[in-house]
Amino acid sequence: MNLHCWCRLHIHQNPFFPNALLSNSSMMGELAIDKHVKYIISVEKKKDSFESVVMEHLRLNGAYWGLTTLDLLGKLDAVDKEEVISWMMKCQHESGGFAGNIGHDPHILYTLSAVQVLALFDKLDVLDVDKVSNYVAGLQNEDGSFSGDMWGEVDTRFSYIAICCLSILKRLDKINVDKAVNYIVSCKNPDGGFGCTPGGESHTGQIFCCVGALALVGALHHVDKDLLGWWLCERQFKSGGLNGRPEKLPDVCYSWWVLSSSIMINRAHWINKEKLVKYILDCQDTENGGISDRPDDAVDVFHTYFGVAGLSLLEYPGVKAIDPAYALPVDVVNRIFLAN
Ligand code: BD7
Ligand code: ZN
Repeated sequence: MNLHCWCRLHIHQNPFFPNALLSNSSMMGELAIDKHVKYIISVEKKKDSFESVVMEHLRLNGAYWGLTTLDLLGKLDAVDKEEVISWMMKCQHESGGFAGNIGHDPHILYTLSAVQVLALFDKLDVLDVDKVSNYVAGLQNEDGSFSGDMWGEVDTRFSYIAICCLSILKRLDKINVDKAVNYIVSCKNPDGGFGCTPGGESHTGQIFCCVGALALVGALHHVDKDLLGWWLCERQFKSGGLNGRPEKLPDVCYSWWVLSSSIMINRAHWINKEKLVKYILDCQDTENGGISDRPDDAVDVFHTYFGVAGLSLLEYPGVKAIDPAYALPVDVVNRIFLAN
């Protein structure tokens, strides 16, 4: 038996962060919290930068990524909450659904972001909850699947979004949950993973959506946890980074999709957490803030959020805990469900 390892695990309370590693920043590098906060705030202000133009139609998703990052880092107060909410409510359509930006078409993708942002701000009361939940519930199809909008594209992404939205709004009774679960289970593959429609290739993003949806409705018994846990931990590279599918390059955002799914099925101990922390920290721009997909690539708000959210799941010091199924800070989820 390796006595050294045994001692370490028993002396330190948190085996992911033995004090010896924490005190030696040259071994690990540190999360540049203040730089990342400045970066997120600056992206919000530079409305005509390259990134903002590319993000134009995803503006509401961008708001969710940026604001959740700030909250996880304890800096949500740095933004004008009323200003964000007033802009966001202008993205709402008569149907009850939200668009990615003012004047665009509503889609279930942006509707979840709007609900999540209002939850972060503890402002769900500005919503006409029945209107929003009727929009979401109206997208369920006869076979239990969900379409993303009125044009009808079907994907397990939309099953997760619908279930997450309605759970936060406490309106799951508006859909047929059994049929929704059966549809997700029909997208399960022999490798233990899930695809976007029946027979679709397993992909970590889709696995997060299916496992997350099943977790939110208490139906995780449909997942083959050992088989899927093995497929997920095989996504890790020597560098510590994770990819989304076999043969693809590692990417910081997969720290979230893989790790959150592994946690929900209780198989996160098969992933090397210290190495993953190091990979995420190696993808920081320590000068100007922000996190990229791979070391030395250009940073963006999306990867900054998923990097910080990954570190949150890894219990990195100074980062608030995030809920792996709701993708919201644990204290926000508790506020929704433990209040009165
Ligand atoms: C994913 C795919 C979609 O077509 C639509 C939505 C999603 C989920 C959504 C999200 O994370 N919400 O919190 N993802 C995105 O909005 C990203 C945005 C993006 C575009 C281009 C570059 C970076 C980010 N989208 C639309 C993606 O396709 C990203 C692209 C990417 C990120 N890193 C490498 N490529 N991929 C992505 O989110 O993959 C995870 C995923 C795939 C399928 C289902 C659910 C999650
Ligand atoms: Zn990525």
